Amino acid sequence: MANTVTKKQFIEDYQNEIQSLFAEDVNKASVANQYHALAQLVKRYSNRQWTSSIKKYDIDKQKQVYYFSIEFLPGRYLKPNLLNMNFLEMVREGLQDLGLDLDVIAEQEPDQGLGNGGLGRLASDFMDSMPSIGLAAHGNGIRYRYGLFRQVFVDGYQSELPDDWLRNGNDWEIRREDHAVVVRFGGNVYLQQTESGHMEPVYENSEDILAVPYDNAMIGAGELETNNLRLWSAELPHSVDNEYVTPEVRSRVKAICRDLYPDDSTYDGRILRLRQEYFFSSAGIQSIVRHFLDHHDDITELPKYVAVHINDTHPTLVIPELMRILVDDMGIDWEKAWDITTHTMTYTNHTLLAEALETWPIDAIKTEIPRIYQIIDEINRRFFMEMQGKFDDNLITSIAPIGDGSIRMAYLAVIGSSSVNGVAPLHSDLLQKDVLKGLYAISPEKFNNKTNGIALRRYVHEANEPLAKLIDSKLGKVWRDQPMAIDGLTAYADDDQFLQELAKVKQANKRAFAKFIDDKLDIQINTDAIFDVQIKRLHAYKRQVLHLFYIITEYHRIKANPKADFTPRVHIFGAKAAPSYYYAKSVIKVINEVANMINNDPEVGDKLKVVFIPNYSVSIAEKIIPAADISEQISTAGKEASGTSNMKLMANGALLAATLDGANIDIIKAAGRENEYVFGLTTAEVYKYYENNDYSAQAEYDRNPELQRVLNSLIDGSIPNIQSEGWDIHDSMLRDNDQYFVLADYADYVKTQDQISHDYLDKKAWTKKSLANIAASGAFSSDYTVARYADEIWHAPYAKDLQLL
Ligand code: DL6
Repeated sequence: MANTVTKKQFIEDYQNEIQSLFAEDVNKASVANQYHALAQLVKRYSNRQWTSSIKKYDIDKQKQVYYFSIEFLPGRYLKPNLLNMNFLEMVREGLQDLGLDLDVIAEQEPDQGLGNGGLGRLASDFMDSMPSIGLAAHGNGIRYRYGLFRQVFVDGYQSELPDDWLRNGNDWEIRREDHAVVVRFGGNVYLQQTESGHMEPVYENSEDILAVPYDNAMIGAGELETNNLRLWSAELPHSVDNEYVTPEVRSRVKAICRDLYPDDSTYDGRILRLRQEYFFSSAGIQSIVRHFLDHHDDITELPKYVAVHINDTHPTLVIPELMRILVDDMGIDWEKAWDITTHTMTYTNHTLLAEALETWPIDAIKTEIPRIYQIIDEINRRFFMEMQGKFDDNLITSIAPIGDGSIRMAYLAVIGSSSVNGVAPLHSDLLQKDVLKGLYAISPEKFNNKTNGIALRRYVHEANEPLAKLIDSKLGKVWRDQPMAIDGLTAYADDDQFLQELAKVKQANKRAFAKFIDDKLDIQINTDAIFDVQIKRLHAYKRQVLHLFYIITEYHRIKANPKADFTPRVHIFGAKAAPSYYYAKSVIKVINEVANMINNDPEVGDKLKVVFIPNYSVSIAEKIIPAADISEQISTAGKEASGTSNMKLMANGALLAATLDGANIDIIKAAGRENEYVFGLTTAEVYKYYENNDYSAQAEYDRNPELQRVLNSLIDGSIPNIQSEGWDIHDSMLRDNDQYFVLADYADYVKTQDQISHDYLDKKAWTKKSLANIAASGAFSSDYTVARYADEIWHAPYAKDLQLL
């Protein structure tokens, strides 16, 4: 359906919108109200396409995918929506005619930070790509009252404040109370035979909670389709919502959707997380089945028309929940129900960290969701029956859904799904060989790889308009529609004029970013310096400390020889540490104190600066990424499942400083090793250390005087204002034998960084490498990723003719 609003029409509609919402003229309205009115108007424009897509999917009986994720990280919607509707330029000009600035208005929108990092952002990138390729695929998650905390630094320490993103309402959502469902927790449940001989559960004293959906339009690019992101909110059912309800009961219900991350250092916090998981899994499955039965007669056809995707283990309870509905509510026999369920479900694993594989104590599941426990127990019993005799007993016990007093969510997800994928080739390989080895042994046919991708529309077309326009000037707009076409840029690798223009774009982006930093943090940075960027969750395996160690090394060198030539650098960090992750918080404190020391040392001047931007978010990422020269992707090889900031930075012309980990490997292959900076242990070398148990951090320390100076500086008082935090890092290296091989990689990392400092001075050669990265980035568009999921996992059709690789 064509979006045909003219500028004239838009101006009139916008004036009317402000008038009817706020009873004032456009120029008298506050910028906040200008934003609200614009969002409301854009939503109104998009609703027609939304209704039409939903209707069309049902009439055509198009297979629909439901992507269950406990996190979505949309950031802001206004500009991406305008871009996808093809209204960005028109609205910008229309606002200009009214004396307004779209970019100023857009800054009013709160980030929707309903996710923690890569996992949630990937889900949102998929939400952008699915309708853009014409795939009927909807999100299903939780409408958290508070997003991930707002991070502030107090005396260099991370402090967490509530992220009150809903304070002024959410203009994009539609509350649909008429589609609410009831989710049942707790109480007792026993089975009773009905007259027809069917066993039916009887519930006593259960706690019923109303799940109310809030729907959000996911607007596809190119006027293709608009899908739905359904976020559930917990409320008291009307039947019990009366004056006699105690405040404790009310707050128990409210707690389910209050925080993205309940404090999992306490038992109550963990139980709350379990309640969240069941809440959105049950609500989503109930509404899918209800919708399906409105349009189809035969429930055994569910897998033909519906795919339910389990994004990481948090929504795994969709498996027993669908079984419950089929067996208990619809009276289908177990084998048939299991066949329907396993052919409907598919699962993506997103981690290689064994400790990140979720498990729940049996007692917790029994108490909170007793009927679901019975069903998992039956799945477990049948799993044993089916496997015994075919496989070794020890193997079966080690991979059963229930074991060691716990429900093992990843194992249940694999057993209850028809497909299991990792998110980069190395990750998928290690799942098979190591993390999920036993399950791979019994069902190898389920395992496959789907390398992650990113929404180039957000991270290049919208966040880096100058670059996008420069690419248009050479390739036309085809690359926006068919991302692989961006490799046409390789034809300009020796075009001096083009390289100069590309360098100019980067320089302008760096200036814009420097201004942002000056305004926000009052730090002045040198735009001729290398902008060296590490933006990701703060975690030991991601090794922000390795980057920190290089910064301290540079500082020591400058202090030892202030007159020596030095390629200036600005080190830029964005990262949040989980509130109860003590070590990660120590790392933040030390980086902040090193930044203070360096940034205020006149002898250093603008040779070296360290900027840790507080409250890293999607919209801050959009400001940093276009300005980056170096993309730090320095996790221990074999630990990062994929990474996605590596792809975003590459697409904006940053060069990798990277280990051979996750999707770095694929980026290096695509852009050419000569255009990246690769260092460090390989996965095979890391595994060899594990096997031989012969890694010695002390030996690494002993053989490298420069490294000794760095580690000593953490504890000898030379970094002002740190105490136990320096020791935390020092101990993790030497006392605890450096679990993530930071010291083993230090020397090679420093050498590589020195090479970067050297190479950056040759502007032309550098820009050529940057171009090679941009030109190779098309393959990492999430349009291709979701198309592959659709073809090979969901077996769902999509309209767009994407030239798949
Ligand atoms: O697949 C998206 C994203 C990957 O790019 C990251 O490499 C991976 O760490 C992240 N996984 C998670 C899940 N839990 N843990 N740890 O956030 O997924």
